[in-house]
Amino acid sequence: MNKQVVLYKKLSPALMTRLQQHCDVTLIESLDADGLMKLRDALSGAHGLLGASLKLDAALLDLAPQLEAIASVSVGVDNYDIDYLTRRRILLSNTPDVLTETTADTGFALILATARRVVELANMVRSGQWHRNIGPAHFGTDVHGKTLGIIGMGRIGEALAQRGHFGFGMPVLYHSQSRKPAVEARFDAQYRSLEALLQEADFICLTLPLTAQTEGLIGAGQFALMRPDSIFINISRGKVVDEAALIDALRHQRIRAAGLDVFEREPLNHDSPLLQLNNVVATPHMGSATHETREAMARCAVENLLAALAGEKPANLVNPAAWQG
Ligand code: 8YV
Repeated sequence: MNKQVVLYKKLSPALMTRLQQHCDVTLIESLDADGLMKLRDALSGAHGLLGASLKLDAALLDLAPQLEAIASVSVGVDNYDIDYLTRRRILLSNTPDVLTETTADTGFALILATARRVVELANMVRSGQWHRNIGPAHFGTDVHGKTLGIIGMGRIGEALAQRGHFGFGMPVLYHSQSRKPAVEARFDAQYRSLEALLQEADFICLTLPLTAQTEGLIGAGQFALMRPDSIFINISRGKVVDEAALIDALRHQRIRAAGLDVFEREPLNHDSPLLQLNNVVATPHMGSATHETREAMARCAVENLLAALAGEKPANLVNPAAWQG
């Protein structure tokens, strides 16, 4: 009998065909109340799950007694209880690498858009408010040559450093759990303590995962260390930041501006104070959201899942302790 797979993220026709060649597939079209009910009903017979952007906790997965593997279409795995999955020998895979460059591009899009006030000034033109040559009241700040501070030097952090060093002549500072000699050699990057980086960098970019250790890492004390002309960029996870402290820092001009692709709660409420501030560029968690990259991520997830369900070790196994190969 074919393995039973429940999809909670739609696949392209080509990838759906690939999956259906080997499995019986149930697609949950949306994650609204009705969709979640259908998901819960489908779990009882599921051997595999594939999707993203849904917290799969123990209470939900206890409904899936036959579950063997989860393939996440994401690099972040904060939606999963990894200890629980490992205890149950459920293989969790993710999709690193394929999204690195696109997400780093998003980081630089936010750096440039925030520093040069692109959204604010483009909206001024669109609303018919451009009546004369712009003056100092509309000037932004330079990016080239400024100091780029990266918190979390993984794949995406490294790609951001590459763009800053080679593309914009930026001195690169970084803070991470361990020193990265290869990054230091390649980009002349310098390691700093978190506190020193916050005090020195012109652009402070978060590129680290959400874990028990990083949740709330950047709060009032950390914003107080940043310079008033610094710009804060978050392309990691919203909950790494105390959002109320960020709003307070922006309102009291303790930092110049913020470029944010992730938020404590997503979608961001339309009445969020962040959206009342002109010095905030807010984007809808679009880090990896290009046609090419999302298809590559989905393809990676499908291959991870097929390998796991065939009794092979997935290429991107998040919890190797669950592997009994
Ligand atoms: C999206 C991400 O959440 O990969 C991640 O961890 O945050 C983003 O790429 C994901 O791609 C949703 O499918």
